[in-house]
Amino acid sequence: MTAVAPDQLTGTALRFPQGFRWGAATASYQIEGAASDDGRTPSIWDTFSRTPGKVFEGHTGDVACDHYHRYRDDVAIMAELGLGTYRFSVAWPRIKPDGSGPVNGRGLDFYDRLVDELLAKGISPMATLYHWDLPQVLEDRGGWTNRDTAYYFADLAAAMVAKLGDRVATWTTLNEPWCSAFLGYASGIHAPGRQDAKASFEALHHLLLAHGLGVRALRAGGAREVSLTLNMTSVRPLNPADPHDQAAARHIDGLQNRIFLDPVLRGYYPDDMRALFDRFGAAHVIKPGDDAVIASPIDLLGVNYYQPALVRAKIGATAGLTNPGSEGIEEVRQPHPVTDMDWPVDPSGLYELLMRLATDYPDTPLMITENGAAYADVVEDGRVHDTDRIGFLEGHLRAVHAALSEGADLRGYLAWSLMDNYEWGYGYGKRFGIVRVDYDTQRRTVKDSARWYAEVIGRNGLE
Ligand code: IFM
Repeated sequence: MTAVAPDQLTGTALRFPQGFRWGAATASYQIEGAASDDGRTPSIWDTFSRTPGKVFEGHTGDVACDHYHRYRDDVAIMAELGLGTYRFSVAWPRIKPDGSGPVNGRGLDFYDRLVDELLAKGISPMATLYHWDLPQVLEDRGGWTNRDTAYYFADLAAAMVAKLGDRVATWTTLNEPWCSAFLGYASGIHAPGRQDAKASFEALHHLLLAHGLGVRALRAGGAREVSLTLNMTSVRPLNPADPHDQAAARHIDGLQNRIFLDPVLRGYYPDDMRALFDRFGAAHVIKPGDDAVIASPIDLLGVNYYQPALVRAKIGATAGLTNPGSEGIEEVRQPHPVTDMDWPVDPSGLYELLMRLATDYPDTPLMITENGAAYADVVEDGRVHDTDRIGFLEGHLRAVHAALSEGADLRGYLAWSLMDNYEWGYGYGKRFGIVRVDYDTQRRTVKDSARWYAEVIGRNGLE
């Protein structure tokens, strides 16, 4: 058993490096609402959420947290908490209602106002260009399986940096392309809801191409800091001494982590993952020169971490839809407490992931762009005493600190999420916020976790 580093022990006071960036994150479809205001057209999530049986109780993002109209109040809460960075995403169908072509000035103006409001409160805006709300008109033309989508994305990037590049310091091309490709096109539990392994690899490649083209468009527009955010995890073999379990873990690690990390940071798909493109008939989408575009240098890698994975080899196990080509591999339940998502809570997975990134992909500064937990909060006397969430955050911040102490180049930490919001297929049924949203009244309540987080930010450390 590995010894626990002092950093990871509750009660040990810790300080983060000077200049460490603290903040919180959200995403457009999850909070904005205003689904048809000012020229916005439907995204794939508007369509998906209206498809019977796809989302918990048929919830949609039509109103969500009504942030589109309440952004000033929300920024005031961020300021009250002392956030230095706010990571938000841009709704493509607001900016380009036809997916491609002319920019919709009224849509762009929303982000212009938001950025000015943030800056006025001393909060640094971090803009993600794609957090899953593809214009439906583009899905109608094949979505991410269509190579043109990558070029349209680059046009979006150019339009955004032209308008906001003077004020937005940090840009992120994509959020979690793993979800877009495998949940969107393989298992179909996310929009657009397709179940087609071949399409998922085609989509994956075009997403990475979009990332590379987006990086170039952002740089051409003068962007100062350019990044990509991946949802990664530590994939562990049930029996670390068993070569079959090791191979199983390696395969899932390939699908979850290396299929993105290697092309972006090393310039090529790893052989075992390239073989899956061949196996599923998707290799035709990889064109000469794409590798160089995809590997366009980035300044920062965003790490979204929630839970580790534990797998084993099992003869006869069928491949889960989400992990195409993973026959003979079974995911194993882990002996940890779980969140309301039924996700195991294990901060050591984050430490392990950060150390692995620092070793295998050195010279890439890292930032935790999402980390947090859903719990079934209750309101008591107007307060939310979410001690579980505080425990989750503290454990993970200790893991972050341990990685920092051992040399990981980690620049900041953003909690997911600033406020309760639309949790995709779970609708409003899961609450990840450090600020509560009452969806009937749109009233915000600062949870105990947010107060605790504000103290952490204030002292730049843990007690
Ligand atoms: O809510 C999501 C977010 O949109 C992307 N990362 C994971 C979060 C929790 O599921």
